[in-house]
Amino acid sequence: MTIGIGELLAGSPDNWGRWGPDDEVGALNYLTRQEVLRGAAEIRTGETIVLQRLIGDPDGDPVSPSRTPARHTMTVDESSWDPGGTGPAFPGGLHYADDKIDAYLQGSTQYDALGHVWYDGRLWNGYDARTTVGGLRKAGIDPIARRGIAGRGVLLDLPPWRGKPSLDPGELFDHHDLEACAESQGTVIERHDILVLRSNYLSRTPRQGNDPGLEFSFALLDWFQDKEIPNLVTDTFANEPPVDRRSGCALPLHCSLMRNLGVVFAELCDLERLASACAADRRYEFFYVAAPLRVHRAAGSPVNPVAIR
Ligand code: UVW
Repeated sequence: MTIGIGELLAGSPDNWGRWGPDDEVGALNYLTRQEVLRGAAEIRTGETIVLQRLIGDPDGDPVSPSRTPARHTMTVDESSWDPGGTGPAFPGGLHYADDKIDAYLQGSTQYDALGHVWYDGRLWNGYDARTTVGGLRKAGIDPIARRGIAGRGVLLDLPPWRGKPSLDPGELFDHHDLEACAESQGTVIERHDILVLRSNYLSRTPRQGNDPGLEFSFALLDWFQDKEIPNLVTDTFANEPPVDRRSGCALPLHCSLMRNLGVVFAELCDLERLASACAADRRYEFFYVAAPLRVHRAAGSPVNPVAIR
């Protein structure tokens, strides 16, 4: 029998109030200016690698079942000046292109707002879940977008450590595995590091289904809390398996890490080029920089993070 998520997480740690009653960026508070400099100190070659997936990918956007792929429409192009077209006659004869997308804000590489998930009527920092009605008046994406994210990133490349090209559907790992993977890479996970976990799961077909990911446990929460991890970044749909096999609860890490500890999630990143670069010189640390788009009262928004090596 599935128990309620509130019951599962009763007595688990939270950071509500830690950064004041009005906080909306949670564990990003760990990323002080000193932490930004610590991240920047990892730059050796100046190589920049972007981590966003293509929106409107001709091969198909990897959207979860509850969402649809982005639809890109040209509103103006050269055909607008065909006979009978509606292209405006600019002085001097200029033509131009305009376009729009109709897209889920969480439909591709994205940051989740801290108010993206909740239970028992409360979201991050104890805000009332009614503040989400009609748009997130608390813990929306804009406070995160206005702050930006910069710090020391660490890639944990799980498939080669497990001896396979990609993790399997539903494959689980925990913080001991993260430490062991780091050790195999010659990497040390330091306090306040931005954790970037590669599964390469989306190279598999079909591209929807039972994500591999970190398995919920209280020991895992304690590890995140001890390490004061500000940001969890992955290349999967949800940064965790959709349902916890032990409790039957959906997305327990969204509820415990994001809602309770304020750890910020970035999902559906493309980590392939970064993984190749790190493997080539066995250097898995870099300066990580990202700023999701500013969208008023949104629950998340697209982002193109940059790893600078
Ligand atoms: C949900 O769909 C609830 O979460 P996410 O978009 O973070 O996977």
